[in-house]
Amino acid sequence: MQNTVNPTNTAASIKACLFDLDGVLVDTAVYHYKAWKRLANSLGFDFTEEQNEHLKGISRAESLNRILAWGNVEKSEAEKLELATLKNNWYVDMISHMTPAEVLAGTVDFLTSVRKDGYLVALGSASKNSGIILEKTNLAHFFDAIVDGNLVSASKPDPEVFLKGAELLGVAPNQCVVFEDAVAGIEAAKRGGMKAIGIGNKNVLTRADMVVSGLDKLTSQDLKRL
Ligand code: B16
Ligand code: MG
Repeated sequence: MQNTVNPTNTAASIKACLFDLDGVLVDTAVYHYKAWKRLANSLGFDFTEEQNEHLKGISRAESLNRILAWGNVEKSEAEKLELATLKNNWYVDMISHMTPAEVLAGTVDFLTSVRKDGYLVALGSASKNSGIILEKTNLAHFFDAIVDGNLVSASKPDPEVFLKGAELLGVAPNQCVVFEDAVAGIEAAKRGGMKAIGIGNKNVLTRADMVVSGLDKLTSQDLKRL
């Protein structure tokens, strides 16, 4: 059964910021795309950048299922595990060379200002590689709690990843705001009874409470308007 929280007090003030990783703080989607494309090519087919958009925020196993379906390729569960591991090895090779220069515009300033203003900060990512990304980009020290694909069993749009973040921070879901670039992630925040700020296109992230093109367009003062 999927988790869903009914907000009891929608006017609660925001105490915590929960950040998705890929597409919000850093752009690792480009590395996911390169590694998945290499895997698809090795199986004799290709997929477009537009199709890749549908993999954002989706777990590794589910991404592989979607890609195999696009190529009309059937594999056993054991073969899928091997393919996912192969892709992950190529991906980890690439992200091992990431540097702080790859952090998205406005990220460091925004994280610094929300911390200065007393908000708690957590990560809520589907990735099982968040540790290495945060370390290479020098972002790890901003977080009071880190919840990623290694700690959750249900992927977005299930709210588990964000509910666990709220629990670790010791705040109620309706005191949290989630920053997300994926439709599935906004949906997860809403099902968790949280506010959601979409990073991207407002015609795509229609369920978000506010949408901006990036963290460089926000200050911690904007959180008071939620
Ligand atoms: P991994 P996010 C997600 O990160 C990516 O958007 C998605 O493309 C990827 O499949 C997923 O992490 C799992 O990543 O293979 O590293 O465990 O947006 O939730 O931070
Ligand atoms: Mg994302």
